[in-house]
Amino acid sequence: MTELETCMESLIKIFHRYADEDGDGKTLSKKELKKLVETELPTFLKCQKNPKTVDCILKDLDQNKDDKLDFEEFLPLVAGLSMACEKCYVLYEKKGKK
Ligand SMILES: [Ca+2]
Ligand SMILES: [Ca+2]
Repeated sequence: MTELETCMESLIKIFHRYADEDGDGKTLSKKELKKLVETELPTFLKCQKNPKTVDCILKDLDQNKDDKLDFEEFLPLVAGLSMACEKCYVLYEKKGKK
């Protein structure tokens, strides 16, 4: 597998690792989402001063308003964070070249 394929597989695996906890592996409940963010995105969480971050994420991403995130609803979180990280990466690269 290529590097990107491995990344996609990891993403799917991580989603299911947390989503499967309450027996409903198709969706992340708020509790599961909280655990995922706390465990897998500690750097992101540290930057967020708001203690209600997980509630905000859930509200923002939950398209069908069932208070759970399916994989499709979860992806924009990863995409959004990746975009933010990429901006930092570009800035860092520029600095490094000077
Ligand atoms: Ca679940
Ligand atoms: Ca939903």
